[in-house]
Amino acid sequence: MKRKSFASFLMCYLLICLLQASNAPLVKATSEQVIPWGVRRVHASAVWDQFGSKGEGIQAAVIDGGVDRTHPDLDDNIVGGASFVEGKNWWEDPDGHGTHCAGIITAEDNDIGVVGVAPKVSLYALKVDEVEEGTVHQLALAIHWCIDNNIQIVSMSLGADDDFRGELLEACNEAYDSGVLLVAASGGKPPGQWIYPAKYPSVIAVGAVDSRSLRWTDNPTGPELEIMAPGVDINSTDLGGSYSTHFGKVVRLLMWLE
Ligand SMILES: [Ca+2]
Ligand SMILES: [Ca+2]
Repeated sequence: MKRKSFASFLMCYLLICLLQASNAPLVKATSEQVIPWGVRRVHASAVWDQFGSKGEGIQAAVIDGGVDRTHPDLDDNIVGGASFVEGKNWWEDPDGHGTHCAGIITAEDNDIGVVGVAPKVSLYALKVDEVEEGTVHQLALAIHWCIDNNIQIVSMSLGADDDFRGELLEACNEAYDSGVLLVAASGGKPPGQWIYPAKYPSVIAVGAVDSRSLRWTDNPTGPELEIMAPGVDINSTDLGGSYSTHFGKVVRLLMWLE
């Protein structure tokens, strides 16, 4: 029960992976750890105290372009991964987007850099894209991998801007029926545009707010939007052991190719 409650909390927070991985300034690790505003806003430390847990024993996955497994503020928590991109046998991160998402979830609670919302989670990196040429077929395969490998929570800061249903919807429904929590960015690229799988009923669609708790204006709206969470100007881990602040926006777009 305790674990389930923590998982629910984590699930509600994962949305802040609505971040853009381009042109943001990189900063070096600080000698003292900084608690990002989003982690404070969701009162993560109070939840750690209440449940006596920082995510120990929870298996989560980031489906994205990959994660930098060597980042010193992540390496203790990255426990595995897989690539679904042809010709890429490893799950290296080409642009920092997945590494940024990973840090928001589980940057280590130590004396450097930042801390994630659940700094003891065991995280898997599932690579479905290299340079925005990922496909919904690859995403569906990654979701099936999560079902088969007992992943409890899946974070997806990505999607496709049209819904042709088929295998992606089927994979999401199967995950839902298997008890895997799927959390996905609702959209915003282009502004106001919904993306899939977030809009499916079997996926928790998350929207972004800024540090004033105001809705990110590019975020789509509607009854499918299930929760809002910090998602603008988020400081997190980046490539090469660095850190960066991304400025609100966007998600990795996939193509509807087989
Ligand atoms: Ca470390
Ligand atoms: Ca840290």
